[in-house]
Amino acid sequence: MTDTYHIPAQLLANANRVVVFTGAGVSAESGIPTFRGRLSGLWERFEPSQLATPDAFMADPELVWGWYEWRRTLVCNAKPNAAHIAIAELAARVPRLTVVTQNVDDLHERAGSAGVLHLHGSLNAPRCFDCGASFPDAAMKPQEPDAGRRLAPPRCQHCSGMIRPGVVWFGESLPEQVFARAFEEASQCDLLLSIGTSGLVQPAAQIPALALAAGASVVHINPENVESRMQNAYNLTGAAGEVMPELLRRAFSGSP
Ligand code: BJW
Ligand code: ZN
Repeated sequence: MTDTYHIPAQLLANANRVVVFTGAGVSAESGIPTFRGRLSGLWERFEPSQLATPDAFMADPELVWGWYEWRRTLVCNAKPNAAHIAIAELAARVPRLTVVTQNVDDLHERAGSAGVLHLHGSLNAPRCFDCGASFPDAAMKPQEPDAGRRLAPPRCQHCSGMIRPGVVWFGESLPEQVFARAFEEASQCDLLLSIGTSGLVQPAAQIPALALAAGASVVHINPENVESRMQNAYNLTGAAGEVMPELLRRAFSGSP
């Protein structure tokens, strides 16, 4: 039987510049639902066009704010899992590591990762829909545990506009500098680990392909096999919380 870890572990042990690119699957074992997935995907139960666009917020701000406060409650009550922890530990094992995430939770940071690039914003950075001012009580504990409950968004102290979640909705641009840095790191790395993403949402989905095109190796870590016919692309099939600690063990066992 071939050892599927052999090549990815060697690549990791020898890499100078590593990018870890994560999606919702990395937080699944912390109890945070993914978006696309027949059993527990958010988009199976909720309609994205009614919740994750600027028009949806304008049409029904209470529905949208209540839904995001429910999701913020889930994240507040969750803990980083073994994958987040392994990724944070990796920073001490490789010369340069950049974590690029599509996730709006803070579980990478709570596991100890620094300088995480959040392509799709953060649940903890609400801002005014009208003037863009950030909302100072962003770190307060959410008080809305119920998925279906409407909740009036707070008002901006500068212009009385409505406060909106600090995430990137469909049709919105990604934060320009974050996006530029993520693309730069991906185009200059030796190895990119793509963990727990369906690779369906643009432009973030271009990041693994960009790394491959620039000559890096890419390892997909996902319970579903990720289709890739490119040379230098590998699959480690399994849950991130199991695969990541094992990958680190294989890559660095014996090193100090
Ligand atoms: C595990 C696991 C375990 C499970 N271990 N793994 C056609 C071409 C190009 C672009 C477009 C297009 N049509 C429309 C667009 C634009 C659109 C887009 O890409 N749409 C596609 C759906 C087609 N993109 C945009 O609108 C973006 N902006 C943009 O393009 O700006 C330019 C523009 C401006 C003006 C007009 C038009 C364009 C913005 C995209 C913002 C995405 N926002 C969301 C919501 C964020 C806020 C929130 O959290 O509510 O971001 S959508 C949602 O998807 C969220 C995620 O970050 C993103 C990606 O999902 P992810 O992370 O991959 O999760 P899943 O659920 O899809 O996959 C989970 C994976 O984990 C699965 O593979 C599982 O198998 C795996 N897994 N358990 C490891 N234990
Ligand atoms: Zn304002």
